Amino acid sequence: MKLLLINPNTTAAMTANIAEAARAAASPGTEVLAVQPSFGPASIEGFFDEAIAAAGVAEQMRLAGDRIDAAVIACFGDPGLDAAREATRAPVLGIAEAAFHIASMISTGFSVVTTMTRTCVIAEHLLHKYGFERRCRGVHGTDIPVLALEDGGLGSMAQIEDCARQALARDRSGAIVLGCAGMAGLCAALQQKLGVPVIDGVAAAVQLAQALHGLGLKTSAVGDYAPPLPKAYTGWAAPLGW
Ligand code: 2AL
Repeated sequence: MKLLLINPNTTAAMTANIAEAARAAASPGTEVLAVQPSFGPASIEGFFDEAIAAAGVAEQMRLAGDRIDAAVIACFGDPGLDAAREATRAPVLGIAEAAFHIASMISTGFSVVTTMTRTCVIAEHLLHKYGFERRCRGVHGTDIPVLALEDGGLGSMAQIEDCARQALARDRSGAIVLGCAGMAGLCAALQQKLGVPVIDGVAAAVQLAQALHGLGLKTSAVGDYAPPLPKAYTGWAAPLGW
């Protein structure tokens, strides 16, 4: 199957790291096509970054159309997820959404460990939107900037581990969800150190995308995710119109 992996930020090194994590998680026969928007923020650490990044995700979905079997949006704010689901019939998963689902299947309660404290509210909004507010027991910021994770997160390992240990104790959680695509490379080592399941949303979304494809399921074209209505788009968005 052809899996489109969208890094919603414009840092090419991060796109490459996320692609490596996705390929490591993918089953044989899954081709991972990794892309990033042609415009937008180098990292997504707040609402403004996220608004522009969502348009970048829409751009990449528009370019891909129905030539893919599934897509994954690899930023923990799941920017542009609903828009992407209107733009293609292929199933589209956000990494936060995928991680919340997986974590809730293997624990009664989980904690999220993320980057900047200011991004915690974005994860909290998603937990409410997806209905996971009763399963998540806390969202914790480390104040590590997203691009500081570009070495695979190795330089930040001790800080993330410390935050996760405190979260597990304070929240009485049974699992940790990593709150940034840039943390994917830390997942296995952290799980070993912490002794609880650690969920990387990139791997979770790749596996769930494969499952949906294997089940022959597509996004419903009826109702809320119907294709966009034809109309003119203007300015820089003109090529994105339907
Ligand atoms: C992210 C992420 O996954 N990519 C990015 O640019 N920002 N998430 C976050 N919590 O900071």
